[in-house]
Amino acid sequence: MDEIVWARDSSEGFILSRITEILDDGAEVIPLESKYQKRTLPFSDIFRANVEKDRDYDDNCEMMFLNEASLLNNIRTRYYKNKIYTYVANILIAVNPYSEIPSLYSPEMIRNYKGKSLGQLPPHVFAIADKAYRDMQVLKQSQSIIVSGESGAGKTESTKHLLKFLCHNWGEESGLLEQKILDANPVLEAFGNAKTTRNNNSSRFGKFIEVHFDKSFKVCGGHISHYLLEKSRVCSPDGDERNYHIFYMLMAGAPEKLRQKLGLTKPDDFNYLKSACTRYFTKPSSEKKLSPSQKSEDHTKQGPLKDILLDDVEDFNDLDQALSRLGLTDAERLQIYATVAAVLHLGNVAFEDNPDDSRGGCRMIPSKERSLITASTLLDIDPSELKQALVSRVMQSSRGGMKGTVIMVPLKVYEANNARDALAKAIYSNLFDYIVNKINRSIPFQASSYYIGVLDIAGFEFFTVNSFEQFCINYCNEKLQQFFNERILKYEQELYKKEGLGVPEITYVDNQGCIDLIEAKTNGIFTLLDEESKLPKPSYTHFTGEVHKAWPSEYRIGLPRSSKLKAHRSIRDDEGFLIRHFAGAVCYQTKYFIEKNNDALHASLESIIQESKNKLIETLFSTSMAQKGKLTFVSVGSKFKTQLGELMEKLKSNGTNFIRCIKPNNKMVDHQFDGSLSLMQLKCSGMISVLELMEYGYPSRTSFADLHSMYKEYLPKELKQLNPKTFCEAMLHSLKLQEKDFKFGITKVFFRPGKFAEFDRIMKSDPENLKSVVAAIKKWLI
Ligand code: AD9
Ligand code: MG
Repeated sequence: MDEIVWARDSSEGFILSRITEILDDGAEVIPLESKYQKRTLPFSDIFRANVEKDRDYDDNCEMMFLNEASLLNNIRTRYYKNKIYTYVANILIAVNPYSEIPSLYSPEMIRNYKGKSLGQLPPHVFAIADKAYRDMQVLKQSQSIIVSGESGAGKTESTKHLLKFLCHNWGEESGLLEQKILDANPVLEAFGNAKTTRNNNSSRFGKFIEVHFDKSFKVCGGHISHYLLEKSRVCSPDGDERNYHIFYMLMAGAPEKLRQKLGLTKPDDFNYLKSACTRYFTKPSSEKKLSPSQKSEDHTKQGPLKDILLDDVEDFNDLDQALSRLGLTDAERLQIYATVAAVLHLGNVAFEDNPDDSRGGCRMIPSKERSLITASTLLDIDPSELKQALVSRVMQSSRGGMKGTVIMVPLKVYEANNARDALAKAIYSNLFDYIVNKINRSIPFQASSYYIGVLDIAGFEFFTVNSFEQFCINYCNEKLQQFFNERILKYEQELYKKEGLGVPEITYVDNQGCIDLIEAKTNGIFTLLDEESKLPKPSYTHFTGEVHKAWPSEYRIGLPRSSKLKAHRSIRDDEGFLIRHFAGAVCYQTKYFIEKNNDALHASLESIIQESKNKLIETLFSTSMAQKGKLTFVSVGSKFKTQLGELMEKLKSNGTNFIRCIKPNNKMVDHQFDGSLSLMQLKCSGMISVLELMEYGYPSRTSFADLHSMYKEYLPKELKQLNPKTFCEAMLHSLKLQEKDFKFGITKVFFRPGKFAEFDRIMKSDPENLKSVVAAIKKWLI
């Protein structure tokens, strides 16, 4: 009794408390701070606490009690001391400080961390980059660094620091190539990042950036793979969010002459940019002038427009120069900007019911002619053909056996809107592909021996409404989680082997079942979705029904919570299915799954855009799209599944390093640690399951020297002189700890969960105990 423990708390995560009564299935605890209420909790919500107040540990594994509460507390304690990085074994946890920590990423820091083993210096993202580099050299194996975390947790910033370290001049002469690899980032951010409610500079795509090295381990090139660009944002950013930065940068930052040429005025004149936060059309720079606190403010509240405009001018110039350094000519850059502008003008084309059409078709609103013409001019296509293709679609009639007769089917207003948006999205996403391709061609490599790949991809997501995008990203996270478990387990086992522990294999609960549910060939959700899409009249309710039918007894899939209440269920708009992921259950609304899974443009639009005489547009819609043009369905899910498969193959054949980013609060401010929010992320990133996994092994580990110095002061003189290993052996054998509770390694002693603390208590709690231990040690030594 009276033991100090961590007790679960819904807002803090855990609070220090005292046990007052042990019950059958839990205990009554009184929090140490009087502002909290006394509570009764099950044992699963009570964890043993490391009592040294305010002490923090570079590596969580050094802690006496390794549990979710002590992990959270260590991270919190360190965060308030501006120590944003912490290890759990060799996984790096990075908490977003939302403020610049002086000289944390200075060139001197880079130099300091070069060539140092993990643990020699305080935890740092540079230490991980250096470990990857050294492992590549020593093990002669390519490496991956997997950076994960939720939106705004700091993945992209960490990635930039990793790349800066990796491209930091390993050779003598300053590298143009290294500069090019670094130049890729502002370009990718301009076209693929946007302001969202969660992050002012949110990446709306995933990426795997490979830095290639030659046989003397100098940078010799790079390659970027990208995943799942959020296309829907191009046409409909959410109320409080913005479209991609490039639109605003171009409008505010491009030279007057260029803007005139492209017909760009101000964001409010364009439907795709009209939303609450576009009045001030700045890109919230993540790396320049704005102080972090300014950055985190709502931009609608920010100071004079003029200052912000200046920032956009600078951003545009930076982008233009980066593109130029990447080898894009003046003409090529102009074509890119013209294409971006064309998307905006296209978005202004609007439709109304056509009173002259008896079949309920629509026509373009006459006042929108200007926008249509500008868009067509910029795309170099015929405006009247474009208009025709937007308000009708060509279909092959098969009536009366007359297959092949072409008929024009007029479109309804909403269908024409969809066709316009589909075209805008196709142009933009093909442009993004083209730009990534251009970057890749400017950093080619011939004689690459190895590479270090950095993966910056969104973590597990669950919102109020979850759609196809969340489904894809959570599928990806299931795969990465499985890989993470396998690797961590492997690392643990290798360490046990290296230390000669002779521990039997550890096993754990696998999430393969959840992965099968999504990707299985015959009845996986992706397959069912593709099958539905190929039906003459696909419907999401039918698809949803098929999913439930295909997995009748799988506990990982269920009905959404809302529909469980209904005795006679029919699938409503807000319905779909619930999946029990490793990080928690998520309800997916399937309403737009079919549309979002289809990348095909309708045939008439496809052929018009392919006839463009503009060189860039021609390229954008050439090879891959030419094939697509013949199809009515191109599966986004299947493409992602394949891409992810390729990525997993790479990850599996490489050495791996993990960085888990944590967002300490939702307000995007510094020095504020929301315990329950952070705990949730630790859970979603699989860190809590790492601890569980370690539970089966020997999670507490201390070097002989540390253990010796920890108890030196309690020992008589003659024992103080002992060699640390002998001392540890003598001490542990003298205590009545069971053999299975600890193991001697070559440099460390390993404990089963909680056993270290037990032994610590015996040593320190009662002088009588200590006396008998000392006596036993002496006896054992003779
Ligand atoms: V998203 O999934 O792309 O929406 P990320 O990439 O995880 O997200 P990002 O790296 O963009 O988040 O970080 C968000 C913001 O936090 C940055 O714009 C910075 O203002 C801030 N940040 C992140 N990491 C650091 C850091 N190490 N030091 C200072 C940081 N500020
Ligand atoms: Mg990002």
